[in-house]
Amino acid sequence: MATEKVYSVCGMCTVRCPIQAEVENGEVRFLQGNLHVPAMKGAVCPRGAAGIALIKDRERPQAPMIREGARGEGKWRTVTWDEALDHVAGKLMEIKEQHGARAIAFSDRGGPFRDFHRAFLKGLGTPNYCNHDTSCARNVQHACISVTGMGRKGVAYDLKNARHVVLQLRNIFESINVQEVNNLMDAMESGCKLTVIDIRGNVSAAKADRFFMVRPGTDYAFNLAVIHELLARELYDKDYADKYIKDLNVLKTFVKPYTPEWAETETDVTPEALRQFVRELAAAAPAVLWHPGWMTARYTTSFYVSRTIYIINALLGSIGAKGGLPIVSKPGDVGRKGLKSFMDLYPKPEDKRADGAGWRYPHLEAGPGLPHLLFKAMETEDPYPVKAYIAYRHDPLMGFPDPDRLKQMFDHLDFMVSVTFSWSDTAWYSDVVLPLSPYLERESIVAAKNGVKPQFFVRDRVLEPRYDTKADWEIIAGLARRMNLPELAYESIDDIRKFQLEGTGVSLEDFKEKGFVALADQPSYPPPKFKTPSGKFEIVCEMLEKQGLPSLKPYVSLQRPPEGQFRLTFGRCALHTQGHTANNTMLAEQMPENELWINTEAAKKLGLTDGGRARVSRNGYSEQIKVKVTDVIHPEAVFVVHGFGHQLPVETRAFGKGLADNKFMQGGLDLWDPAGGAVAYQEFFVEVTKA
Ligand SMILES: Nc1nc2c(c(=O)[nH]1)N[C@H]1C(S)=C(S)[C@@H](COP(=O)(O)OP(=O)(O)OC[C@H]3O[C@@H](n4cnc5c(=O)[nH]c(N)nc54)[C@H](O)[C@@H]3O)O[C@H]1N2
Ligand SMILES: Nc1nc2c(c(=O)[nH]1)N[C@H]1C(S)=C(S)[C@@H](COP(=O)(O)OP(=O)(O)OC[C@H]3O[C@@H](n4cnc5c(=O)[nH]c(N)nc54)[C@H](O)[C@@H]3O)O[C@H]1N2
Ligand code: SF4
Ligand SMILES: [Mo]
Repeated sequence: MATEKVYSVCGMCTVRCPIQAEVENGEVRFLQGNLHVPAMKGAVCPRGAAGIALIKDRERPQAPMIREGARGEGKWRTVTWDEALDHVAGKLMEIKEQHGARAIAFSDRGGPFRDFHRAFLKGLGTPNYCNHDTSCARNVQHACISVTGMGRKGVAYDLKNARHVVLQLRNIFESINVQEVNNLMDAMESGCKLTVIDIRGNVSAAKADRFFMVRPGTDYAFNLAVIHELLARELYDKDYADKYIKDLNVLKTFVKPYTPEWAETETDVTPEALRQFVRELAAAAPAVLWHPGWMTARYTTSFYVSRTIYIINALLGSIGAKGGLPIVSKPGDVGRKGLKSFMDLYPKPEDKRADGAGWRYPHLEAGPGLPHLLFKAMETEDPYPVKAYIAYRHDPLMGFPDPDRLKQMFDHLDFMVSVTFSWSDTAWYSDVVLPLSPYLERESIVAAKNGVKPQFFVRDRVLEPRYDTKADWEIIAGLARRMNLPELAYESIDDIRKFQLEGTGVSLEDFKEKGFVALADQPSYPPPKFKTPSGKFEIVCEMLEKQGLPSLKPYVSLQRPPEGQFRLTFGRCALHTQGHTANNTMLAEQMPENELWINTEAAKKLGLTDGGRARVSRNGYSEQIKVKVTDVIHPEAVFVVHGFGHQLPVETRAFGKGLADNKFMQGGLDLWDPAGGAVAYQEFFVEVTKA
């Protein structure tokens, strides 16, 4: 039997690693990292390997479904694609006629494959496209814009060439990006140091040269003291500062009181240890990479933590440096043309966004919006009614706080659709479920990746769909055909890709060899070019100040949990992705449930034993969970891996296993950072008792 090799892109998490598959007889025989991408080293992570189990999973939506019973009751009628698309298009048109196109809202989980569906929304005339980022990295994005004028992906993380890497709120060896992990391991083999600042001893801390276990939510104090030291001892890069940093004197005055001695009272880190650390950073500069963070939707100060990280990187001269945070190149920067965009086919919708991004909150980017405020607008009808919602590869009932409250907001909708490859709480609560083919069974539009070497890449179909599912483009084109958008009513992915590649000098054939096309031969490290009003790295951000938000926010100490209560903290592990792999056969077998990490001393007081069970409660809601007693978690915190506690009867393997952290965040949809835009998920205390 002939073996076929297909290049594709992993879809088991947001990282989207380049992969290659060997296919024989309609089955994947072998799945590995794309061998033409050296940093992949031919590897995928455990979740990537479990993509094969996803294909065979009978517990995923296998055909389009229309709701029969009440919302969330789980009574479905299986229909043909024609009936499903006619129904969805008809409902959307009806709502458009009655309330205007702006009453149609849509959210996805971001990423490089969005142009086609965003064009669809623009074509319909609605401004209400959102991605999930206020539940993830919005604070980093806005922090980066506030100092550099560019989004967070305007700089790359040059781990491979770094001499000192700092991970704060970033667990790189468990919250995985395969290329980043490989690059960091290579760098460490050549002598790069790793410092981890976390509230618990995670796998990254175990591999680190230095681990600071800080008190939860005090990172801002730690970073202010680092800046204080860099400036007070003149350990910063003066040439770089003269050339690129604006308002350094304002910063100097601001950090004067924030000495390492002061910081110790907040963070529990000794001044000696902090000073030694800062000296080492200065010695390794500019090849220092203090990671600006990723899942930073944690505290109402997380935006300021990210801002201080960018400031520290700038003081060390590492923004723009090899081994630091080099400025990425776009196709245009290397003399090439970017992809042609479907979004350019349509004018910008005239209506303002329902979530207020870009107008009520002019400092918060309009592009991906503020989904938690979109949900609120569904209920308040302020600024206008939102009546239809499409959750597109997005599970807000798992990914946002307080699902019961969110359901109340959804109850104001006339129509709710989920496009998804797995069951999710949101799909279960929808009126229609449109099943997406899992990534190995679908092809995607061409995507562009900016970087030190920009490229175009494609995801090709490795297998034909096993069930009655479709690719994204087929669903969108099917709706477009029914909704007077003939420009998007494509019949083939090749024609879509040809449109995108027009004028780029790249043809479909060019992807055959490697699955991607590099647009430059050599990586480039251009000198920093900041896109701020002054063209410099700006300490004082006028856009924030205009909104009455300080650029440099005085430190406010977080409340400490009362006796018997703990700050509920969370994160990821190497074996699962968010909430959507708990039911994967391979991964559920390796890790069926999450555990409650609790400090040894605290556990002793509560009579909890390792492997025993605890009851976790807040505001009258409680769940039970298995206990993991450990010395390496801060005594004020308990920690769980996010994504467990599933309650859907269709997911038999995940049903009732572990605890759902988001259900303990009652009121959390109202708790967000007005400066950074993200929701603050770690501002909640829970009570823990023996079960
Ligand atoms: N309490 C709490 N809440 C959190 C977090 C936490 O740790 N704790 N983490 C936050 C973070 S960092 C994030 S990113 C969000 C994630 O939350 P979401 O943005 O909702 O993302 P996922 O759970 O990854 O995916 C949602 C649905 O989309 C589908 N899907 C996932 N990935 C893909 C893909 O690549 N392609 C396609 N076509 N479909 C896909 C799956 O069927 C899944 O049901 O949740 C956030 N919310
Ligand atoms: N295996 C796996 N990899 C993934 C994902 C996945 O679901 N699974 N998801 C992807 C996505 S969408 C994202 S956003 C990234 C997230 O990547 P990260 O942001 O690195 O992920 P987390 O594990 O949420 O959090 C990192 C660390 O923050 C720590 N932490 C919590 N509170 C505090 C605090 O107050 N101070 C400090 N200093 N540390 C604290 C946690 O203990 C945890 O170790 O991972 C991506 N990669
Ligand atoms: S990190 Fe793992 S799950 Fe995520 S895209 Fe890469 S291989 Fe897939
Ligand atoms: Mo995320």
